[in-house]
Amino acid sequence: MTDTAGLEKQILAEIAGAGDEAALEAVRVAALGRNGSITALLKTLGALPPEERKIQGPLINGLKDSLNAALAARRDSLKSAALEARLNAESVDVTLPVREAPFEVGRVHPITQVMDELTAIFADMGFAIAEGPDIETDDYNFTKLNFPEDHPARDMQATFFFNPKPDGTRLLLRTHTSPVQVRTMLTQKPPIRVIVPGRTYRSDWDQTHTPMFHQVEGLVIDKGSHLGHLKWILEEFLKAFFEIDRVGMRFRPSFFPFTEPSLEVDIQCRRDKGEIRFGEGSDWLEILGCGMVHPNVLKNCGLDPDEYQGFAWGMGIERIAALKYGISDVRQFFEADVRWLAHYGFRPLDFPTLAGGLSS
Ligand code: 2NM
Repeated sequence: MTDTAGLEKQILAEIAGAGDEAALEAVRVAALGRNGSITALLKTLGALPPEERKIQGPLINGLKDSLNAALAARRDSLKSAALEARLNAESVDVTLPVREAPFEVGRVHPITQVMDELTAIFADMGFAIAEGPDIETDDYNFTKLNFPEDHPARDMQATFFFNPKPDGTRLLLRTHTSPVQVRTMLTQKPPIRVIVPGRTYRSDWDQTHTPMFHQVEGLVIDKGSHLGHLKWILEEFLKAFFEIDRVGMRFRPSFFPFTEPSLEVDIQCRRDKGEIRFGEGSDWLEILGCGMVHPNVLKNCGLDPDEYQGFAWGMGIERIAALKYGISDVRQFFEADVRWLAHYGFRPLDFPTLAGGLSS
């Protein structure tokens, strides 16, 4: 005689003790699986005498039903416990700060920022942006710009030359962006109003020089252009760029082969405690070079100097970026240090505009 009551008690205890669904399934298989203890009992029914079967049949089948019910109930409670545990583990703490999107983490390099600022300022004054190749001919970089054959700037020390070609001519890395002005004059009819931002190359390396640096040059060609126009444009530019209401300017005579007269421009500033402020103070800082385009340059570029006059200017972007944003050594611009960029860089969606603020 089988002790069905004892067996039921034992299996119910196993069901109650199953800690997860896998353990519960093992209990079910041990009792009700093909080789399970209850299945084995059911198999004995056929061999029993009819009287005995009438008693044992309902007993064992009842046991099977009650075990199935207990298994289902335990499975339900294990399932909801597992769900509860998962929800607890996966919960989101809404009080944590939001992680920044990739475009919030990236930063615009100060050189790019300043080029965008220059573009916004000069575009507002009606200038177009012109660009040209970094690799130039001797002719466009020097000869058409009125550099004599023996000018020191053509010297091997300052200019990066390529090996000469069989015909004796040699290409070079442009030492200024002026060859782009040459290309503009050769291909466009005046009036011309362009600014030319871009990379330039000279063999120099110290606290104020890097072998690759950026320049922005400007060119205006029209009938009756004169130094008064140039002075107004530079004054408006300097006020807008340094975000000040007035700027003191000083023009000193200078020399460039491509302009006559040539001038250097200083701006008024105050230096104290390593800081520099513009539009006030009694110090002067050299900021750019400029002049009236030399008649030889106009002629070399197919323009009649009796019909057209022009003026041009040029400045280093690293230098004006360093002055505006308090960067002490221009070599830092090219160290590709992401921590430096996180500090000195600009948020990518804050485009510089005159209306919305250049650098705010
Ligand atoms: C400067 C200073 C003065 C200049 C002149 C020309 C051109 F092509 F029209 F002759 N382009 N840039 C120029 C004049 C550049 O940089 C300090």
